[in-house]
Amino acid sequence: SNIARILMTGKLAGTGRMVILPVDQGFEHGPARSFAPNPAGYDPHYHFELAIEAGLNAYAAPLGALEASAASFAGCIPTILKVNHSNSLATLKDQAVTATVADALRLGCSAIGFTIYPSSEFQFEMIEELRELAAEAKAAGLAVVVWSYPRGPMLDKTGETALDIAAYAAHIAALVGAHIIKVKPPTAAISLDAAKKTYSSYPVEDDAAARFAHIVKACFNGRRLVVFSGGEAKGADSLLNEVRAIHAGGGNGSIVGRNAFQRPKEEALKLLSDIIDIYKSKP
Ligand code: FBP
Repeated sequence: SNIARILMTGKLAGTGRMVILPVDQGFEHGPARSFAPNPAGYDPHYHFELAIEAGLNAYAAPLGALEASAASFAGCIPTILKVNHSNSLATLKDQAVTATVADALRLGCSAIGFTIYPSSEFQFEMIEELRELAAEAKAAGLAVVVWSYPRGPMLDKTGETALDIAAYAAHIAALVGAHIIKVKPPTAAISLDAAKKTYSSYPVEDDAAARFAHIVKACFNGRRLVVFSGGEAKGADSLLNEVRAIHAGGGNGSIVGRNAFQRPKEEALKLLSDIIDIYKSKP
């Protein structure tokens, strides 16, 4: 199956763990914010090369980027076609559907990727769009990867990653039929008053590995794969500590964009290799 194809590719093949390179930040955040730190990243070929050289499991990108490189890299690494997107010129917490399952098949992708924003005023439309695309993708044998990012008027930045809210978002993604669930690393605090009113049930958890384990539980107790994003570029040590906690908590891996492609290539390869070594080690 296509899930097996992702799990059996790269340096983590056969471990049940995975590291994925997602490059849709040009769409979501804009080209200069994404690629000025390492201008090689303006070229979509660069990201294919980085993911392949690093021995990653898959590369995820929007339609135009995959189309620009498909002829050169077809079959070299599993690809995930991201089929919806937001952009930073918008104020609404919504995403436009930007590609189809037919596009994914035409480009030889292993999966489609779809973002939902639980808590947004548009969340129900997004979930319904996902239902349709996921059914079509599964009928064609493609895997479904869901980016589940709580976001909306009720939540501030702290609320978006608060443990019980992140777990709720991950669980929604599992229930809607995602094979692979992608969330941000959860934080301990549930500091937002508005969020407290609605989500007061789960205690604050100070231990990072326990927080990741809680998310794994919300993904059907490990019956669905869950990966965590890398976030804004940060020091290698802090990213590697986060990866250790994901691994200790039973998470299935990382999906690291900016922390990979915004670094010079050699540095990125070293960091990705260190991440892979952690996932290869005994938790
Ligand atoms: P990073 O590792 O760069 O954080 O990438 C993960 C990701 O989900 C991207 O796929 C996406 O473009 C970005 O984060 C969205 O982040 P946000 O919605 O917080 O702007």
